[in-house]
Amino acid sequence: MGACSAPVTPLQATGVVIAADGPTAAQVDSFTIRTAAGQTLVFKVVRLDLTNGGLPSAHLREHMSSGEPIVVTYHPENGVNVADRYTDAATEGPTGPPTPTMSPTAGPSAKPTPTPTTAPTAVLPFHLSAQPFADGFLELTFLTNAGDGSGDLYVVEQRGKVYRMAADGTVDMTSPFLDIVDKVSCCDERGLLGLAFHPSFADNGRLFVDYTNVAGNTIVAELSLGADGNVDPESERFLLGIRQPFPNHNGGMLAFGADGYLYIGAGDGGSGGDPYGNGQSTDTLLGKILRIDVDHGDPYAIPDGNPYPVVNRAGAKPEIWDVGMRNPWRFSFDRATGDLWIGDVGQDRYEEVDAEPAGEGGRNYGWNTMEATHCFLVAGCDSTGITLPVAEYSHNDGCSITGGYVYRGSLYPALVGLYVFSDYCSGNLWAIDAASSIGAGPVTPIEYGNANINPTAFGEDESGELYLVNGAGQIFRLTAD
Ligand SMILES: [Ca+2]
Repeated sequence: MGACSAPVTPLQATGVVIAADGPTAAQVDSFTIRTAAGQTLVFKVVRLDLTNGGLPSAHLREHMSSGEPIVVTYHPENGVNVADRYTDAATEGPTGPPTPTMSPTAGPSAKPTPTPTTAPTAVLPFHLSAQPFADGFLELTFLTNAGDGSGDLYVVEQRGKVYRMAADGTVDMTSPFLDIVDKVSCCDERGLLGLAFHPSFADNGRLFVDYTNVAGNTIVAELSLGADGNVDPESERFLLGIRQPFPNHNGGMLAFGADGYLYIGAGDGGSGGDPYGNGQSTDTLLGKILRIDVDHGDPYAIPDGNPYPVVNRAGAKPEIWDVGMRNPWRFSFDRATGDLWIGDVGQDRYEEVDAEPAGEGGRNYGWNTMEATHCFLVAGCDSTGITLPVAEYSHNDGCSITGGYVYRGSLYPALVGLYVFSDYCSGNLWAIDAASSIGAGPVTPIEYGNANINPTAFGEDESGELYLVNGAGQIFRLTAD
């Protein structure tokens, strides 16, 4: 045995969570468990090594309602039990305190007492976290840039306002860049959900929004800059509308591909399980990725290469690019390759990342035949023609994927080429290698940390650095250390 210099003795306790308090819904700074023996133990959370099997705060709160026991490793400090780590008791196994057994009959021939071994610690090349950058907004659904060389960020409030923020985080809250609050219904999954700047915005001042109107239906519209440098709300030009049968699953993401076309994320219309089968139906825009040409036609044209051009498939919607989406809440394009990365929110069990090389649409991502790689409607379903996700995770690790970006910034070289994403409930920060994942079989993503927030979206600045936003009106920078 090596010299033991640790000043504190780690202890362990197993029990069910009966209280968890913290500054936010996602952040717990103290919690209480009750052990099988009826003992009540209070723990203070100071620092948890989440990459070493620890559970994020949101997961801990889930345990409070599920009643599933957890194992806490802790040490006493100034009369307080400080939690060092906590894990699912079910996955960790019955790991009681490491009590060495003393055998009264131990003689010279007795085997040496096995040394309690700790599980090998995965050595990760970096640790991801979310560092506070700015706050003071109402519920945020997105953050983006205009690609105009200014370095400015555009902060999207769900209620229908957009603020222009300088690269250093300063913002004039008295002068919103865009204000369409009167046209938008909010909140839950409704509101101003998407914003995309025309690739030539610096020259033409055109931008595009996706929002839920006061009747609860999805509107995709074009707006343009006014004389004062902010958006002229009277400039709105209607592009397309999608009638929403239910309030949830409105998609809402907008982004331009490297092909110059506008891509639109449309959810399946909502409720649960896609009751109308919209995901697999080509005669509705619901449950799709759409692609339109906003530089031709009135109000737009159908790009060459869309899979259901009007002349070929009577009844099929020509705007369709990919089918089989449930709620592609956030998608993005890899600025280096043009590849499309989609975070498609799952039903009750699995969340998924879908990816396709630039320009290779016309795919069926499976919903509601499948939920990620699993049959959904019927067991033993026919998966012919379905493109499986490149990554999936179960609801043990979250509840609703927040799709991210392939990192192409310069601050964190180890992150370059990795697709980074999160989950609204758990705040887990995962990354997968983009180049080797696309077109390959589904992987279980590696968790590199936790955002300790409920992220609604990632955002990317002009230099490729990433941000996260949340429903509490806060902006965070993604960092790797
Ligand atoms: Ca799918």
